[in-house]
Amino acid sequence: PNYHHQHQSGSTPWRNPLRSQGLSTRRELYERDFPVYKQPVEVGCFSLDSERRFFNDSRQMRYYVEPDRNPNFDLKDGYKDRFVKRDDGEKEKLDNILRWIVANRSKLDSRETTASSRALDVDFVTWRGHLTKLLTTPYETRDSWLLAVTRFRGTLYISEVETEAARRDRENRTERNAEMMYWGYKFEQYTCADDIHSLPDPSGVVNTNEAFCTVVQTRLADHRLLFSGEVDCRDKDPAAPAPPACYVELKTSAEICTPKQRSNLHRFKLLKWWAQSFLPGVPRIVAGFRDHEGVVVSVETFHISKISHLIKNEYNCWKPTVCMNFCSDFLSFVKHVATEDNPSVVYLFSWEPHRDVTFSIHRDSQYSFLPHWFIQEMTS
Ligand code: 0WD
Ligand code: CA
Repeated sequence: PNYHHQHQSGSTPWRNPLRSQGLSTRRELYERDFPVYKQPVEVGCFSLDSERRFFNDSRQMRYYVEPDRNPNFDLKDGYKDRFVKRDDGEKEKLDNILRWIVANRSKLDSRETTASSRALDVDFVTWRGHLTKLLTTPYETRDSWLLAVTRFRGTLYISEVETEAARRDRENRTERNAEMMYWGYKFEQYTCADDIHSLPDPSGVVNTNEAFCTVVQTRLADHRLLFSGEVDCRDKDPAAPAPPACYVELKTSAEICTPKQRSNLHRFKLLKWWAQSFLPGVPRIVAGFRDHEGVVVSVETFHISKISHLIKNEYNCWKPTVCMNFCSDFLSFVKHVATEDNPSVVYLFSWEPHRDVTFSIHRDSQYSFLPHWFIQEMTS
C-alpha cells in the first residue's frame, strides 16, 4: 500500500504522530492491473419528492425520450419564473441513505448477529458522489476534499464535509453560474417523461428537491460497498435490461467547435462522467451540447464501456486503472486508520491537490454525522 510513516522530527514532539502518516496520490503509484470491481447490483431505490420528503419507492423515476439530434432546446426558459431550487446550504449528510437502510434492514442483515458483531454485511456505506471524488483524485488539480469517516458496528460510513473554499464558491456564485447550474436540470425536463406513455413537459416547473436514487451493492478488491446515487432516468422500453443497466445519465456541456475542445472534453470532462456512471453500472450518458446562449444544438450518446478506448489516443490522458486502484488503496487506508468502533468518533480525511491524504481524529465534535435515530435503530 502507498502509505508511509515519516519519522517525527524531535522539535515537535507534541504533534499527533498520526498526522504524519499519509497516503500518496501520485498517479505512477497506481498504474497496476485493474482491480476486481464486481458488477454493481441494485438492492433498492428511494425517491425524494418536491418537498424533499423521503419515500422508500421509485415514484420519482423518469423515462428517457430520445431527442432530435439537433433539438434547439432553450435551457434558459423558466429560470426566472418556473424554478424551485433546493437549499444546498442544508446539509443532509448520509441521512437519506440511512433512512433507506433502516427501512430495508432485513435485506442487509448480517448472518452473524451477536450484539458486538457487524449489523450490516458491508464494509462501507457512502454516496456515489463521494466515491467519484476519490476516483478522480489522482488527476484533480483544483478542488480539495474532506471526508468524515465513522466506524459503527463494523461498517465504515463516509460522509463529505464541505471545505471552506467550496462554501465560499457556493455563497459567492455569480448570477451567470447560478443560471448555468439550472441548464442541466432544464435539459432533463426536455428529455424525461413521468411515465412510459407520456412525453416530456417543458412547460412545467423545474424543482431540484425531486430525486430518484438507486442503492447498489458491489465489491472493489476486498472492500464490500453499499452506496446510493441519483439517477436521471431509465430506458422506457419495458423489455430493457434490469437496473442499473437500463439507466441513462444526462449531461450538458459547451458546444464543441475545435479539435482542441474535443480533446479537452476527453481529457477532463469524460474522466468525471466516466467515474460517476461506471461506479453504479450506468451504461450510457446522453450529452446535450449547448451554445453560449444556453441552446442545445446537438446531442450525443457516450457508452461507458467505450470511453476508455475513446481517450487512448489523447496525450497525457487519465487511466481508469489509476482511478480504481487509488480508490481501493484509500479504502484500505481508511480501514487501517479508523479502528475505534464508536458512532461519536470521526476520522477526518483531508486532501489538497499536490499533497498526500492526511487525517485527524475528533470525538463528540461538530463532525459527528450518524443521527441518534439511526444509532438507536441499529443497536436494537
Ligand atoms: O449535501 C451534499 N454535500 C451532497 C448532497 C453531496 C452529494 C450529494 N448530495 C445529495 C444530492 O442532493 C442528491 O440527493 O445526494 C444525492 C446525489 O448523490 P450522488 O448521486 O452521490 O451525487 P453526484 O454523483 O455528485 O450527483 C448526481 C446528481 C447530479 O447530477 P450531475 O449530472 O450534475 O452530476 O445529483 C444532483 C445533480 O443532478 N446533485 C445535486 N443536486 C442538488 N444539490 C447536488 C446538490 N448538492 N449534488 C448532486
Ligand atoms: Ca445528470
